[in-house]
Order: sequence, then C-alpha cells, then structure tokens
Amino acid sequence: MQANLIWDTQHECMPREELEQLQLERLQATLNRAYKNVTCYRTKFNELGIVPEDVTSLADLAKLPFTTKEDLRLNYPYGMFAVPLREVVRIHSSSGTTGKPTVVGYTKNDLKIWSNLVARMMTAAGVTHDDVVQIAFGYGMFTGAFGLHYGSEVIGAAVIPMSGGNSDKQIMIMQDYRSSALVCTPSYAITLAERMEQQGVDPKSLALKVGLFGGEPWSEAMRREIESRLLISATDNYGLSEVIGPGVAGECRCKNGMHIAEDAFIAEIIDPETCQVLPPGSVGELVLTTVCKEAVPMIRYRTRDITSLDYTTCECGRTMARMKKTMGRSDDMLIIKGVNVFPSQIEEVLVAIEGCQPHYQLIVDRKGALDVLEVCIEVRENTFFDEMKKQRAFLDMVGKRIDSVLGVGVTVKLVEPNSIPRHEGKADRVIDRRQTR
Ligand code: DLL
Repeated sequence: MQANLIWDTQHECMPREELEQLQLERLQATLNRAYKNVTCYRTKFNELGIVPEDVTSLADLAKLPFTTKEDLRLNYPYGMFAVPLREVVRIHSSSGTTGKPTVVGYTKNDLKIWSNLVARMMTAAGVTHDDVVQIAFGYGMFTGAFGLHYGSEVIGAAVIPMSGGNSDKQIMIMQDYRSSALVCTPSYAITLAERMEQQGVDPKSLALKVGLFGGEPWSEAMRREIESRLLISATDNYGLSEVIGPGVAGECRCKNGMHIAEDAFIAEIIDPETCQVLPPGSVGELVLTTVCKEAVPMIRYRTRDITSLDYTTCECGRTMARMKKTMGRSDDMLIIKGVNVFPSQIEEVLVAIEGCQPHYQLIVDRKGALDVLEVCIEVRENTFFDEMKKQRAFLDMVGKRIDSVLGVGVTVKLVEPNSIPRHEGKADRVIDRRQTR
C-alpha cells in the first residue's frame, strides 16, 4: 500500500485563508445563480429582504435562510433545479422510505466534480489505480453505487459493479476476482463477514485490504469489529444525495474525523432547536451549502446529522476540516423518559458483547404514560440458545449493560437473522410508535 497519497493537493492542503477566499467567491456565484433561477430561494430571500449582494463575507452566510427536505418535497420533482433539464445529464433521488423521494440532478460539470470529490476520499482511504474495487451498494436511484463507481474510474482502479445483496456471490467474486477494496454500508460489511464465517472462508485468503463504508451511522466499536473480522482497514465516508451523494466527507488513514471537501461545501454547525450557529468544536446539526454545484445548488441545507467539526490541520497534511462520526440524526434522537438516546450509544454496547450483532432495531412505545424501549437484536445463525435459562440470562445481561450506559431500562428481544428491514443496505434503526398513538 502506498503511503498517504493525496488526490488534489492544491485544494485538499490549501491554507485556510486562501480556502475561505475561494469559498466566498464560489458562494457569491452560487447565490446569484440560485436567486435568479430557483423560485424557492428567491421567495425566501425576498421574505427576509436579502439579495445575494448582501453577502460580502463568509460570516454573512448566517443571515441566509435554511433549506430543508420539506423544501425539496414541496418543489418535487424539478422545482429546485437551477438549470434547464436539457443541461441535466443524470438524475438521482434520496433513499427516503416515506413520502415522495427528493430528486436531485447533475450537469456534466457536476458529474465531473462529484467523481473527483469521491476520488479524493477514496485516495485518502488508501485506494489507488492498482486496486480492484467491489461496489456492493445497490445500483439505482441511490447515489452510493454510482458515486463510488465514477470515483474509482477517475482513480483508474478496476471497478466491479456487483450491486447490493446476494452475499454468496459477493464472496465468490471477492475470492475469484481478487477484490482489494470493498464498498458498502457498514452493516452490510458485517453481514458479509458473518456469511464468510458460516462458509468457512478465511479472510486471510482474500486480497481485501480496505473497506470504504458509509451511508449510515456506525460506531468505533463497529469499525473494530469489521476490521478484525475482515482483516482490512475500514474507513468512514459521509454524504447525502441532496448535497451531492458520497464525496462530501471521508476519512484519511489517520481515521480521526472525515475531511469535508470544503472547497465545494461550506459547513456550519447549528443548534437544532434555536438554529443559531455554534462556535467551532461544538456538537450540533451539520448545515451544508454547496458552492460548486450547477444543477441543484443547496443553500444552508439542514442535514439533521449531529456531529462536530475540527479545524486543526490533520497529521496527513490536509487542511480541510474534519467532521466527527455522526452521533445519528437529530430526528433519530429519541427522548425516552426525558433522557436523550442516540441509536449509536446502543450500538456501542451491543458490539462489545460477545455473541451480539450490531444488527438491531429500537422500538419505542408508550405504556400508559410511560415510555418503553425495546431493543431487538438479530441473532447469528449459529447462535441458538438451547436452554431457555441461558437465553434469559443473556437478554438480562444485555439489558443491564444498556441500562448502565443510558440510564434507561429496556427490554431486549432476539429476532431472526435478516429480519430487520434494510433499505439500500441501510438498516432501519428506529420505530417510534408513540407518534401514532
Ligand atoms: O447515503 C450518500 C452516501 C452513499 C454516503 C454512500 C456515503 C456512502 P442518502 O441516501 O441521501 O445519501 O442518505 C444521507 O445518510 O444525511 C446521514 O444521515 C446518513 N449517512 C450517510 N453517510 C453516513 C456516514 C447517502 N458515513 C443520510 N455516517 C445522511 C453517518 C451517514 N451517517
């Protein structure tokens, strides 16, 4: 493996002063185009009495209105587009499972920029033109597969467009084609590791060296689990379709936060309740503004993802700010008996328990006036408790460990392997039945 390669040194290692100047110039151009061509933005700006020319510094960004998923839904399908459809060469949508999906488009230039941003984060994770990249995201409207596919091609790696599912075939291809990089959701990486164990496939016999995992939150404990079961270096990468797809941020091999491509996206952290911008280092909701995208510019898009930003220069030499692994989404944060609970906290506990899978789902309900939380865990195919007594003791132990971390009593239930629904390989983590009562 080559040491610490950087795809675009000019931008990734840009002194912050220069970077901020570039961001401002690109922001001003974006605002002008968005104001001129997108009714939703023009209306919002007019309501606040703002024109693009009022933004003369990056600090002025805070004056601008936010954009939410609801805006995209209200303008479904093409209302947020800033270019005529004849200039659009690709259309994707979010992996949303409820209501209308949000639609996003790309011009030729957007695709070029996107591929290069993905190439950056893949290079940072250790992928080179010598690699054979197996893409196990579903090819379709989801941005995951196409994003990583085009990024790999720009690097010059050999891409295997396997698509999602069919674990046995994934493993066969991995063995036969000597795949060296695996691309999928972290939960699917665990599924593959399990299947290999069942089949008696020794990870040492594979050529795999790196895994690029993203699309859903995952904990450090889950990283350790994947790395030790697949014998690879597992890196995290983050993105969302509304903003571009994967390629927004990715870890380098220091694995100490995901570098945000700040020359293409301006990141802010806000308090999700008051919507005020928080000082550097604070934990809050990530808000992103695109400054390069032509087809669908996003101004102050509320991602709902909870994280914090680190602006210190990384050991790898990149100056781009790093976002911490997300703690989950602000809309995934559960308040149970007054306690804030993030699914990631439960995941940390589960991964640390021998015989427990990080395939879980949280079901929140109300009994009378009381909130109740049930944690469903998929059992491994080979874990079966022949004695009820053993099973009860196991469930009891898991419940106690979760209680000791969260301070909230839970009921733990074992469910069949693969019974927790997944969309685009992403597991559905939370069902809150209190809202429908
Ligand atoms: O998941 C884009 C993507 C594909 C990113 C593949 C990385 C790899 P959406 O389907 O629009 O886009 O979902 C975006 O997924 O707001 C986060 O809540 C979550 N998410 C994505 N990556 C991560 C990650 C793609 N690395 C939503 N860690 C985002 C935590 C993530 N959450």
